[in-house]
Amino acid sequence: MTTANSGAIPREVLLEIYRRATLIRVADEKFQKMISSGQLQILYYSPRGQEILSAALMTAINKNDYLVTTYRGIHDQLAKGIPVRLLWAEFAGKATGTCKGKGGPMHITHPESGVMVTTGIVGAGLPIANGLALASQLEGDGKVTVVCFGDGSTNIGAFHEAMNLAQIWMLPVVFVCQNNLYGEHTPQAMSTGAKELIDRALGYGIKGVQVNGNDAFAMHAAAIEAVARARAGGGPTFIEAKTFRFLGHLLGDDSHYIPTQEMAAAKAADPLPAYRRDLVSRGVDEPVLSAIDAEIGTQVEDAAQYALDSPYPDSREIRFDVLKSEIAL
Ligand SMILES: Cc1ncc(C[n+]2csc(CCOP(=O)(O)OP(=O)(O)O)c2C)c(N)n1
Ligand SMILES: [Mg+2]
Repeated sequence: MTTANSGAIPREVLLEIYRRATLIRVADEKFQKMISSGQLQILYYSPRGQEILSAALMTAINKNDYLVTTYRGIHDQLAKGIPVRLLWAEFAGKATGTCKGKGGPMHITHPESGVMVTTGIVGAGLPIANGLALASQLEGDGKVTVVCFGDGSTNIGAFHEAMNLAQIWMLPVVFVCQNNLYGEHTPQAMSTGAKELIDRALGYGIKGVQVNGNDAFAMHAAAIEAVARARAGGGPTFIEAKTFRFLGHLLGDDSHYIPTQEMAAAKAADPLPAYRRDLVSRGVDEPVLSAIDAEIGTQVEDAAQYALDSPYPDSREIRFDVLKSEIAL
Protein backbone atom coordinates (compact mmCIF):
# COMPACT_ATOMS: atom_id res chain seq x y z
CA MET A 1 0.00 0.00 0.00
CA THR A 2 1.13 3.52 -0.72
CA THR A 3 0.10 7.08 -0.07
CA ALA A 4 -0.65 8.93 -3.29
CA ASN A 5 1.45 11.91 -4.39
CA SER A 6 0.07 15.12 -5.82
CA GLY A 7 0.75 15.35 -9.53
CA ALA A 8 0.66 18.15 -12.09
CA ILE A 9 -2.77 18.62 -13.66
CA PRO A 10 -3.36 20.50 -16.94
CA ARG A 11 -5.14 23.86 -16.51
CA GLU A 12 -8.27 22.76 -18.40
CA VAL A 13 -8.63 19.78 -16.07
CA LEU A 14 -8.14 22.02 -13.02
CA LEU A 15 -10.99 24.20 -14.24
CA GLU A 16 -13.15 21.18 -15.04
CA ILE A 17 -12.66 19.91 -11.48
CA TYR A 18 -13.74 23.33 -10.23
CA ARG A 19 -16.76 23.34 -12.56
CA ARG A 20 -17.95 19.89 -11.50
CA ALA A 21 -17.37 20.51 -7.77
CA THR A 22 -19.29 23.79 -8.05
CA LEU A 23 -22.14 22.02 -9.81
CA ILE A 24 -22.34 19.56 -6.90
CA ARG A 25 -22.28 22.37 -4.35
CA VAL A 26 -24.91 24.51 -6.05
CA ALA A 27 -27.17 21.54 -6.81
CA ASP A 28 -26.92 20.42 -3.18
CA GLU A 29 -27.91 23.87 -1.92
CA LYS A 30 -30.89 23.96 -4.30
CA PHE A 31 -32.03 20.46 -3.30
CA GLN A 32 -31.93 21.49 0.35
CA LYS A 33 -33.96 24.61 -0.39
CA MET A 34 -36.57 22.72 -2.38
CA ILE A 35 -36.92 20.06 0.31
CA SER A 36 -37.21 22.51 3.20
CA SER A 37 -39.78 24.60 1.30
CA GLY A 38 -41.87 21.50 0.51
CA GLN A 39 -41.31 21.64 -3.26
CA LEU A 40 -39.69 18.20 -3.09
CA GLN A 41 -40.63 15.41 -0.70
CA ILE A 42 -37.70 13.01 -0.64
CA LEU A 43 -35.16 11.55 1.73
CA TYR A 44 -31.95 13.40 0.94
CA TYR A 45 -28.37 12.29 1.66
CA SER A 46 -26.25 15.37 1.13
CA PRO A 47 -22.77 14.94 -0.33
CA ARG A 48 -21.76 18.35 1.12
CA GLY A 49 -18.06 18.23 1.95
CA GLN A 50 -17.28 15.48 -0.58
CA GLU A 51 -17.49 17.64 -3.74
CA ILE A 52 -13.80 17.83 -4.58
CA LEU A 53 -13.34 14.10 -4.13
CA SER A 54 -15.88 13.24 -6.83
CA ALA A 55 -14.86 16.01 -9.21
CA ALA A 56 -11.19 15.03 -9.05
CA LEU A 57 -12.05 11.34 -9.41
CA MET A 58 -14.48 11.58 -12.32
CA THR A 59 -12.19 13.83 -14.34
CA ALA A 60 -9.76 10.90 -14.37
CA ILE A 61 -12.14 8.63 -16.31
CA ASN A 62 -13.90 8.83 -19.65
CA LYS A 63 -17.57 9.40 -20.30
CA ASN A 64 -18.07 5.79 -21.42
CA ASP A 65 -16.27 4.30 -18.41
CA TYR A 66 -18.69 2.88 -15.87
CA LEU A 67 -19.70 4.22 -12.46
CA VAL A 68 -21.54 2.39 -9.69
CA THR A 69 -22.43 4.44 -6.61
CA THR A 70 -24.72 4.75 -3.60
CA TYR A 71 -27.72 6.65 -2.20
CA ARG A 72 -25.26 9.47 -1.28
CA GLY A 73 -23.93 9.37 -4.83
CA ILE A 74 -25.42 12.57 -6.22
CA HIS A 75 -21.93 14.11 -6.25
CA ASP A 76 -20.58 11.11 -8.16
CA GLN A 77 -23.45 11.18 -10.66
CA LEU A 78 -23.13 14.90 -11.34
CA ALA A 79 -19.35 14.69 -11.60
CA LYS A 80 -19.67 11.76 -14.01
CA GLY A 81 -21.70 13.98 -16.30
CA ILE A 82 -25.29 12.87 -15.94
CA PRO A 83 -27.58 15.53 -17.52
CA VAL A 84 -28.65 17.76 -14.63
CA ARG A 85 -32.23 18.13 -15.88
CA LEU A 86 -32.73 14.36 -16.06
CA LEU A 87 -31.21 13.80 -12.63
CA TRP A 88 -33.44 16.47 -11.10
CA ALA A 89 -36.55 15.10 -12.74
CA GLU A 90 -35.78 11.61 -11.44
CA PHE A 91 -35.29 12.93 -7.91
CA ALA A 92 -38.71 14.56 -8.26
CA GLY A 93 -40.26 11.32 -9.55
CA LYS A 94 -41.15 12.84 -12.91
CA ALA A 95 -41.67 11.06 -16.23
CA THR A 96 -38.77 12.99 -17.79
CA GLY A 97 -36.24 11.60 -15.29
CA THR A 98 -33.41 9.18 -16.00
CA CYS A 99 -35.67 6.24 -15.09
CA LYS A 100 -38.98 7.84 -16.09
CA GLY A 101 -39.57 8.76 -12.45
CA LYS A 102 -39.77 5.13 -11.40
CA GLY A 103 -36.37 4.91 -9.73
CA GLY A 104 -36.35 7.98 -7.53
CA PRO A 105 -33.32 9.42 -5.73
CA MET A 106 -31.98 6.02 -4.61
CA HIS A 107 -31.98 4.44 -8.05
CA ILE A 108 -30.38 6.77 -10.53
CA THR A 109 -29.27 4.99 -13.69
CA HIS A 110 -28.14 6.67 -16.91
CA PRO A 111 -26.01 4.35 -19.06
CA GLU A 112 -25.45 7.11 -21.65
CA SER A 113 -23.30 8.88 -19.03
CA GLY A 114 -21.80 5.65 -17.72
CA VAL A 115 -23.86 5.92 -14.50
CA MET A 116 -24.85 2.25 -14.41
CA VAL A 117 -26.26 1.59 -10.95
CA THR A 118 -27.04 3.52 -7.78
CA THR A 119 -27.96 1.38 -4.80
CA GLY A 120 -29.34 1.94 -1.31
CA ILE A 121 -28.02 -1.42 -0.14
CA VAL A 122 -24.73 -0.78 1.64
CA GLY A 123 -21.88 -2.68 -0.08
CA ALA A 124 -24.08 -4.02 -2.89
CA GLY A 125 -22.36 -1.98 -5.57
CA LEU A 126 -19.04 -3.78 -5.44
CA PRO A 127 -20.06 -7.18 -6.91
CA ILE A 128 -22.12 -5.34 -9.54
CA ALA A 129 -19.02 -3.33 -10.47
CA ASN A 130 -17.11 -6.59 -10.81
CA GLY A 131 -19.78 -7.82 -13.23
CA LEU A 132 -19.44 -4.71 -15.38
CA ALA A 133 -15.66 -4.98 -15.26
CA LEU A 134 -15.79 -8.68 -16.19
CA ALA A 135 -17.95 -7.81 -19.20
CA SER A 136 -15.38 -5.21 -20.28
CA GLN A 137 -12.58 -7.73 -19.81
CA LEU A 138 -14.38 -10.39 -21.86
CA GLU A 139 -15.37 -7.95 -24.60
CA GLY A 140 -12.01 -6.17 -24.60
CA ASP A 141 -13.77 -2.79 -24.77
CA GLY A 142 -11.06 -1.04 -22.71
CA LYS A 143 -13.56 0.40 -20.24
CA VAL A 144 -12.83 0.82 -16.55
CA THR A 145 -15.46 0.54 -13.81
CA VAL A 146 -15.23 2.84 -10.81
CA VAL A 147 -17.31 1.91 -7.78
CA CYS A 148 -17.82 4.39 -4.94
CA PHE A 149 -18.97 3.39 -1.47
CA GLY A 150 -18.65 4.54 2.12
CA ASP A 151 -16.42 3.40 4.95
CA GLY A 152 -19.36 1.50 6.45
CA SER A 153 -19.45 -0.71 3.35
CA THR A 154 -16.06 -2.16 4.20
CA ASN A 155 -17.72 -4.20 6.97
CA ILE A 156 -20.16 -5.88 4.58
CA GLY A 157 -19.48 -9.37 3.22
CA ALA A 158 -20.01 -8.29 -0.38
CA PHE A 159 -17.07 -5.87 -0.05
CA HIS A 160 -14.69 -8.69 0.89
CA GLU A 161 -15.95 -11.14 -1.72
CA ALA A 162 -15.76 -8.52 -4.45
CA MET A 163 -12.23 -7.38 -3.52
CA ASN A 164 -11.02 -10.99 -3.51
CA LEU A 165 -12.60 -11.91 -6.83
CA ALA A 166 -11.49 -8.70 -8.57
CA GLN A 167 -7.86 -9.41 -7.70
CA ILE A 168 -7.98 -13.08 -8.69
CA TRP A 169 -9.56 -12.23 -12.04
CA MET A 170 -7.52 -9.01 -12.45
CA LEU A 171 -10.67 -7.07 -13.26
CA PRO A 172 -10.47 -3.49 -14.60
CA VAL A 173 -12.17 -2.01 -11.56
CA VAL A 174 -11.27 0.78 -9.14
CA PHE A 175 -12.75 0.50 -5.65
CA VAL A 176 -13.11 3.97 -4.15
CA CYS A 177 -13.95 4.08 -0.47
CA GLN A 178 -15.14 7.58 0.39
CA ASN A 179 -14.10 7.45 4.01
CA ASN A 180 -16.07 10.19 5.75
CA LEU A 181 -15.36 8.58 9.14
CA TYR A 182 -19.00 7.81 9.98
CA GLY A 183 -21.49 5.18 8.90
CA GLU A 184 -25.13 6.26 9.29
CA HIS A 185 -24.92 7.56 12.90
CA THR A 186 -21.92 5.49 13.99
CA PRO A 187 -18.29 6.60 14.43
CA GLN A 188 -15.89 4.29 12.63
CA ALA A 189 -14.17 3.08 15.80
CA MET A 190 -17.48 1.60 17.01
CA SER A 191 -17.92 -0.53 13.90
CA THR A 192 -14.46 -1.23 12.53
CA GLY A 193 -11.51 -2.91 14.23
CA ALA A 194 -8.95 -1.85 11.65
CA LYS A 195 -7.44 1.57 12.36
CA GLU A 196 -6.71 2.22 8.68
CA LEU A 197 -9.16 0.98 6.06
CA ILE A 198 -6.35 0.87 3.52
CA ASP A 199 -5.02 -2.18 5.37
CA ARG A 200 -7.98 -4.17 4.09
CA ALA A 201 -6.41 -4.17 0.61
CA LEU A 202 -3.44 -6.13 1.90
CA GLY A 203 -5.56 -9.14 2.79
CA TYR A 204 -6.55 -9.57 -0.85
CA GLY A 205 -3.24 -8.71 -2.46
CA ILE A 206 -4.86 -5.63 -3.99
CA LYS A 207 -2.86 -2.49 -4.63
CA GLY A 208 -4.03 -0.04 -1.96
CA VAL A 209 -3.68 3.74 -1.97
CA GLN A 210 -4.61 6.09 0.84
CA VAL A 211 -5.28 9.64 -0.16
CA ASN A 212 -6.74 12.90 1.12
CA GLY A 213 -9.88 12.89 -1.00
CA ASN A 214 -10.42 16.58 -0.30
CA ASP A 215 -7.14 17.43 -2.01
CA ALA A 216 -7.95 17.66 -5.73
CA PHE A 217 -4.35 17.11 -6.77
CA ALA A 218 -3.75 14.02 -4.66
CA MET A 219 -7.17 12.55 -5.46
CA HIS A 220 -6.85 13.09 -9.20
CA ALA A 221 -3.32 11.65 -9.29
CA ALA A 222 -4.38 8.54 -7.39
CA ALA A 223 -7.34 8.03 -9.71
CA ILE A 224 -5.28 8.54 -12.89
CA GLU A 225 -2.80 5.91 -11.72
CA ALA A 226 -5.46 3.39 -10.70
CA VAL A 227 -7.42 3.83 -13.92
CA ALA A 228 -4.27 3.43 -16.03
CA ARG A 229 -3.42 0.22 -14.17
CA ALA A 230 -6.90 -1.18 -14.70
CA ARG A 231 -6.96 -0.24 -18.40
CA ALA A 232 -3.55 -1.82 -18.97
CA GLY A 233 -4.71 -5.15 -17.52
CA GLY A 234 -2.97 -4.58 -14.18
CA GLY A 235 -6.09 -5.33 -12.18
CA PRO A 236 -7.98 -3.52 -9.43
CA THR A 237 -6.95 -0.80 -6.99
CA PHE A 238 -8.46 0.03 -3.64
CA ILE A 239 -8.40 3.77 -3.01
CA GLU A 240 -9.22 4.94 0.48
CA ALA A 241 -10.10 8.60 0.04
CA LYS A 242 -10.42 10.46 3.32
CA THR A 243 -13.15 13.06 3.46
CA PHE A 244 -15.98 14.33 5.68
CA ARG A 245 -19.74 14.77 5.37
CA PHE A 246 -20.99 18.09 6.71
CA LEU A 247 -24.69 17.31 7.10
CA GLY A 248 -24.68 13.95 8.78
CA HIS A 249 -26.35 10.86 7.37
CA LEU A 250 -29.48 12.40 5.88
CA LEU A 251 -31.01 15.85 5.75
CA GLY A 252 -32.43 16.64 9.19
CA ASP A 253 -29.77 14.64 11.06
CA ASP A 254 -28.51 16.87 13.89
CA SER A 255 -25.12 15.06 13.85
CA HIS A 256 -25.13 14.92 17.67
CA TYR A 257 -22.79 11.91 17.52
CA ILE A 258 -20.07 14.00 15.84
CA PRO A 259 -17.91 16.00 18.28
CA THR A 260 -18.51 19.74 17.76
CA GLN A 261 -14.81 20.46 17.36
CA GLU A 262 -14.38 17.76 14.75
CA MET A 263 -17.24 19.17 12.71
CA ALA A 264 -15.97 22.74 13.10
CA ALA A 265 -12.47 21.77 11.96
CA ALA A 266 -13.84 19.94 8.91
CA LYS A 267 -16.00 22.91 7.94
CA ALA A 268 -13.10 25.32 8.41
CA ALA A 269 -11.22 23.23 5.84
CA ASP A 270 -14.19 23.20 3.41
CA PRO A 271 -12.55 21.63 0.31
CA LEU A 272 -14.23 23.62 -2.49
CA PRO A 273 -13.46 27.15 -1.21
CA ALA A 274 -9.95 25.92 -0.36
CA TYR A 275 -9.55 24.65 -3.93
CA ARG A 276 -10.83 27.96 -5.31
CA ARG A 277 -8.24 29.89 -3.26
CA ASP A 278 -5.58 27.45 -4.42
CA LEU A 279 -6.48 28.00 -8.08
CA VAL A 280 -6.28 31.78 -7.66
CA SER A 281 -2.90 31.47 -5.96
CA ARG A 282 -1.76 29.39 -8.95
CA GLY A 283 -2.65 32.19 -11.32
CA VAL A 284 -6.24 31.42 -12.37
CA ASP A 285 -8.10 34.73 -12.77
CA GLU A 286 -10.96 35.25 -10.35
CA PRO A 287 -13.40 36.29 -13.17
CA VAL A 288 -12.83 32.92 -14.87
CA LEU A 289 -14.05 31.17 -11.73
CA SER A 290 -16.91 33.62 -11.22
CA ALA A 291 -18.08 32.99 -14.78
CA ILE A 292 -18.19 29.25 -14.00
CA ASP A 293 -20.17 30.00 -10.80
CA ALA A 294 -22.72 32.00 -12.80
CA GLU A 295 -23.04 29.37 -15.54
CA ILE A 296 -23.63 26.65 -12.96
CA GLY A 297 -26.18 28.76 -11.11
CA THR A 298 -28.21 29.12 -14.31
CA GLN A 299 -27.89 25.43 -15.15
CA VAL A 300 -29.15 24.34 -11.73
CA GLU A 301 -32.10 26.76 -11.72
CA ASP A 302 -33.05 25.52 -15.19
CA ALA A 303 -32.87 21.87 -14.09
CA ALA A 304 -34.97 22.48 -10.99
CA GLN A 305 -37.64 24.30 -13.01
CA TYR A 306 -37.58 21.55 -15.64
CA ALA A 307 -38.29 18.98 -12.93
CA LEU A 308 -41.10 21.05 -11.43
CA ASP A 309 -42.70 21.60 -14.84
CA SER A 310 -42.47 17.94 -15.91
CA PRO A 311 -45.44 15.57 -15.53
CA TYR A 312 -45.58 12.58 -13.20
CA PRO A 313 -45.48 9.20 -14.96
CA ASP A 314 -48.78 7.77 -16.09
CA SER A 315 -50.00 5.08 -13.69
CA ARG A 316 -49.92 2.54 -16.58
CA GLU A 317 -46.11 2.93 -16.59
CA ILE A 318 -46.00 0.63 -13.56
CA ARG A 319 -46.37 -2.31 -15.96
CA PHE A 320 -43.36 -1.43 -18.11
CA ASP A 321 -39.57 -1.70 -17.71
CA VAL A 322 -39.97 -4.74 -15.48
CA LEU A 323 -38.63 -8.20 -16.24
CA LYS A 324 -41.80 -9.12 -18.14
CA SER A 325 -42.47 -6.30 -20.57
CA GLU A 326 -46.10 -5.99 -19.63
CA ILE A 327 -47.96 -7.18 -16.55
CA ALA A 328 -51.71 -7.64 -16.61
CA LEU A 329 -53.22 -5.87 -13.64
C1 LIG B 1 -27.04 -3.87 3.82
C2 LIG B 1 -27.48 -2.61 4.52
N1 LIG B 1 -27.38 -2.53 5.86
C3 LIG B 1 -27.78 -1.42 6.50
C4 LIG B 1 -28.30 -0.36 5.80
C5 LIG B 1 -28.74 0.91 6.52
N2 LIG B 1 -27.73 1.95 6.24
C6 LIG B 1 -27.96 2.90 5.32
S1 LIG B 1 -26.65 3.91 5.16
C7 LIG B 1 -25.77 3.12 6.33
C8 LIG B 1 -24.39 3.57 6.70
C9 LIG B 1 -23.44 3.56 5.57
O1 LIG B 1 -22.29 4.23 5.92
P1 LIG B 1 -21.11 4.46 4.92
O2 LIG B 1 -20.91 3.23 4.10
O3 LIG B 1 -19.94 4.95 5.69
O4 LIG B 1 -21.65 5.58 3.91
P2 LIG B 1 -21.98 7.13 4.16
O5 LIG B 1 -23.46 7.20 4.36
O6 LIG B 1 -21.20 7.60 5.32
O7 LIG B 1 -21.60 7.81 2.88
C10 LIG B 1 -26.49 2.07 6.85
C11 LIG B 1 -26.02 1.17 7.91
C12 LIG B 1 -28.42 -0.49 4.40
N3 LIG B 1 -28.91 0.49 3.65
N4 LIG B 1 -27.97 -1.62 3.77
MG1 LIG C 1 -19.30 6.89 5.93
